Amino acid sequence: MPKGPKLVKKDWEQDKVYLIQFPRTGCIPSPSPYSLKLETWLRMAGIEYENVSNEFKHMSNRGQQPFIELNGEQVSDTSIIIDTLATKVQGRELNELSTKEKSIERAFYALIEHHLNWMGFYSRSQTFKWIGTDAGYGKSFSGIKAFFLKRVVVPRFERKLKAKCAGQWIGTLTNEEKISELKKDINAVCVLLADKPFLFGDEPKTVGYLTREGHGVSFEYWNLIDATLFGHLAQIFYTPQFTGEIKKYIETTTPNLIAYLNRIKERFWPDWDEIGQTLRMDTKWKQ
Ligand SMILES: N[C@@H](CCC(=O)N[C@@H](CS)C(=O)NCC(=O)O)C(=O)O
Repeated sequence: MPKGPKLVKKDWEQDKVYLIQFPRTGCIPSPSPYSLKLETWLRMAGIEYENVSNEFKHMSNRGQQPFIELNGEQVSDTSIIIDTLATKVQGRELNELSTKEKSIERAFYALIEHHLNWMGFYSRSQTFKWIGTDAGYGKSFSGIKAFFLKRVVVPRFERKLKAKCAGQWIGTLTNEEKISELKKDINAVCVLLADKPFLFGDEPKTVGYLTREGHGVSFEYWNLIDATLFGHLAQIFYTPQFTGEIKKYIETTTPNLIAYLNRIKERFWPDWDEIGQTLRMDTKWKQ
């Protein structure tokens, strides 16, 4: 049998989801849009999970975080994790999207995760200093470790992200063009949301059915769009960006997106502030 990746959680329990991710930060539960997306989705989908810190060193076999461990196996990449876990919520009341809605959802998924996300990466490539302050990991490190974080880790990370962005379309744009592209993305999600509580209606749709009989096109796709938007938009709104223009634009032009962030925070992240203060990974979010 081929050997799987080394498990972080050695003493695992059957059917328990272990979410391995970066430790908490002060201004947002995770500085990773993907971790925030996945944890939000787990909460929306009502799946019990236990957070495990990756201690800045445990990465998936793709070289990334977050990832999960389930029944002694590692599953990585948030969209694949969600596909895998979605089967766990079968039998619950499911919200079904129409075929057309599913295709729109797919397009917005790509817009958020493969276009808008680059603005976040670009911002952090320019300045990721906040991660060394109390808004980030400042409270977790002192002395030589804090010095190392600020003087070595942060600049190294900025350089890595700069190289990543340079190899993408975003690397060819002027700052003005970048901001203009981001505004177009923000406008698009603002219009899709309109005055609805969630992107496709009154509830965050977390799961869809597999195939609709009688339709020419069948989607084998689990809806994860609200968690995806929240994970990425929260990074742009709650963490420092390379220009204050972005936050100002959201505040003045798309107040429905701010209400949306607040709605998701209130309902699925009642422990948001507690996390920021204590940096604990085991806070309770449900009574
Ligand atoms: N497509 C992946 C993306 C995950 C990802 O890019 N994670 C980043 C953190 S936000 C990472 O682990 N990067 C590793 C590195 O840069 O060393 C997913 O959805 O899980």
